Amino acid sequence: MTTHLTHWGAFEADSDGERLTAVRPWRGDPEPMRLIENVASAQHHPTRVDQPYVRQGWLERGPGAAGRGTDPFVPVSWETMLDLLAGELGRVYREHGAEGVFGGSYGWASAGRFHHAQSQTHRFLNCLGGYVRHVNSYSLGVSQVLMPHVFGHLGFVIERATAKTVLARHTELVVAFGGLSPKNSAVSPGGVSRHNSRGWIGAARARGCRFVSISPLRDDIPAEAEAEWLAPRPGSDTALMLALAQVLDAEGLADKTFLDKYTVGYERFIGYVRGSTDGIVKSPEWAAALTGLPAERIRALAREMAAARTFVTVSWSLQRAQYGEQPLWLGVVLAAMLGQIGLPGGGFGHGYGSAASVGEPAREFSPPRLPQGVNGVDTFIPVARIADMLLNPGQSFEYNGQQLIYPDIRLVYWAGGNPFHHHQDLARLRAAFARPETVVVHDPFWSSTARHADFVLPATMTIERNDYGAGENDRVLFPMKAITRPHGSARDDYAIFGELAERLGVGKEFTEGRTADEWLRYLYEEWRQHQGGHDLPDFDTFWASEHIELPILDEDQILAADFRGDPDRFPLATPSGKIEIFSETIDSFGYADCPGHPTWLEPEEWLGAPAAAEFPLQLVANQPRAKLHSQLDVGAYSQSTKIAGREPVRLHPTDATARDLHDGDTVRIRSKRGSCLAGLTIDDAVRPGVAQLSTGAWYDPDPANPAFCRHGNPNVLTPDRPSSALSQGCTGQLSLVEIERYEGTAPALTVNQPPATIAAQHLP
Ligand code: PGD
Repeated sequence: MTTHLTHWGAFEADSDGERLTAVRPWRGDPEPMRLIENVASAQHHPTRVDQPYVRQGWLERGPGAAGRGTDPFVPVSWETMLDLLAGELGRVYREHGAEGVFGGSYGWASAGRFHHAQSQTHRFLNCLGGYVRHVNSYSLGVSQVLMPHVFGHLGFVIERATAKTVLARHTELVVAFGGLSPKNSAVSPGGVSRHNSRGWIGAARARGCRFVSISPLRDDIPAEAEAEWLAPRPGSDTALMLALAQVLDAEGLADKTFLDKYTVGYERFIGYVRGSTDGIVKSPEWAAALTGLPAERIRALAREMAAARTFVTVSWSLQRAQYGEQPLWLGVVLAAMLGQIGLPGGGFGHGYGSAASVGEPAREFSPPRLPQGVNGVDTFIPVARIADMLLNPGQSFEYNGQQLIYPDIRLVYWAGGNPFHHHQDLARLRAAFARPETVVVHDPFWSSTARHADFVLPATMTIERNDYGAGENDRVLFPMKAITRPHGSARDDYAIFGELAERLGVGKEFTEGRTADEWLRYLYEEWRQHQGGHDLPDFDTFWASEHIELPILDEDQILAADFRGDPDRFPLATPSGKIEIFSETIDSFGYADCPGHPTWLEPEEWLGAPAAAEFPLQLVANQPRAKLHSQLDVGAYSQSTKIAGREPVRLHPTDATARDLHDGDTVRIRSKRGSCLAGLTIDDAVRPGVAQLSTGAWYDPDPANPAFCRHGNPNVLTPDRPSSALSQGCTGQLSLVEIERYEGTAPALTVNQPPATIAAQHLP
């Protein structure tokens, strides 16, 4: 029996050396997740990449995009692959320099500190001179830019957020914009040891704490919360929050002492709320028309918030939308108006239902990590501008007060991510992927991105290699020993890069003469020696153990308490040192889509917009419950949730009846960008007017139409539209759609099989 870690939990497994013969949740996990069932069932699935492949067109004609995404692949030996790829990397670096290589390689990859695919990729490319990188993430693209302007460092509300145990003991009212989704709090980058999202919510509720979940989906909060469900129109939370602020102001419930001492710009903001700048009072009646919620309930909620120890939390999903800055900023403003920031159980939170790590007590120090070296290139893009970059080299764009230029990318290198999962408007992404001369992908699976590559290199899964891992803010460091041998001839990313580096003359720089196992020992021992005063076991003892516990900081410490105690001595990392309700900096950028204080800006796609006449349903494309992103979609648990093999879409009974749709129907979902098939589930846990289709189904484009996915990937429907010029974040969460029954025989899926291949000797 071996213990192992994934992004979605730890498990114990037996193996016969080839496959996992039994998998059980780790004994230490009080709330284990069924996602672990995907691992064993996916390992030897036909969609595993069994050996290296080169796209036929590339092999025959060399660099160039013609046929990318449709050509068959040619199996080649490792020697051929590494020689060809090293030659191509050498050519691109020689002819175009490191500025010609996009190596951002965004994605969640796998748990494990050493074999972390992005770290390996970045270290390798840095040895060659560097690469064009990305900044920010698809998870938090808006927050990462906005929060430094408003509340100081994002760590204030994420890495060092108030512990869930503190909330469980002190909070009287949790107002959760975007809910506290149990499926999202099941995962965390790098792993989760002890799931506890139901635990803290149940404990708070047992003490009498009330939960109000504000979301289009009733099940965005665990049953333990016994929550009141308020379902405003998706995209209208900003209006609701402004109305709550208006009531607090009009009824004298705003904490003026707090606002004066700890914030700047309140007067300008509240003037807007009172209607002095646009003549519109942001009253509950005004918000009722936009949100669809009764004005009286909005008014009463504001009073309840002022009367209790209230925690205002905003999910990450709310900022993954056009003008995503506004609800996030308003969450901070509401908490400031309540005057409880820095008090136990009060204040503002961000993402308590978005990742397991938020609200976990911070560790005293991070686990070991692989140094990535120095990138010789300064050029970067905000991560969600990938298609714009590939399509528009040389074009300028705005980002956080800067004017930047898209570089001219010749080679794209991706390991540990799946842009044909994570990006929006996939038909457009496909057109963008037809621009570079060469695309290289390492992945254990024939992911949609691998199918759009020229060089496909089979990577091992974590269960096939030695590593160790601990998730973000997680206090348990697990040895992660290989449980089986690799599938086919798959190799670790490190081994692949080591061989390439050798051929490119930078072998010594990349490997420093160490094997992967030697690196594990070296990084661990180096790390251990730097944590003087802590009694950490030596490597051999750690490796022989099941896990070790890392020391954590005081669970009861609330970071904002220092600021509350003495804002001059402990200023926030904002320009004023205070909470910026009006930001001079943001205002100075002059962005119409993100003014200097929170503002209601009507999204182009939402149920109140004119576009809703043609596409009358609001699609919520949220995170899936039976897999992490697109990972292991072919696994047993993920497959058990499909309907006739397709991703389920949920619709309220009234919307289904109005379209004469029935449970289990194969439906076609259409948006301005494209369409996809899905299997219908009728469910009154979904607000009327809303359709919910999670992300993660592997993109299965119709050969004649890349904008039509046969499997149910919502990103053929979603817009590739930035959140704003400020953050340029991803807006995949919301878009307008229509749904109809798919008449006739639905086309068969192909993405659950490997792509077409052709043996080298049969090439013309
Ligand atoms: P994953 O499916 O996790 O998606 O996007 P992300 O690209 O992270 O992709 C990881 C890939 O890495 C998989 O193909 C996996 O097989 C591969 N992999 C795993 N381990 C290894 C390894 O060791 N080596 C190599 N070489 N490969 C490995 C996630 C992104 O999607 C995120 S974070 C968010 S928050 C966004 N959310 C939304 C959303 O809410 N709505 C929409 N519409 N779209 C979104 N996209 C974003």
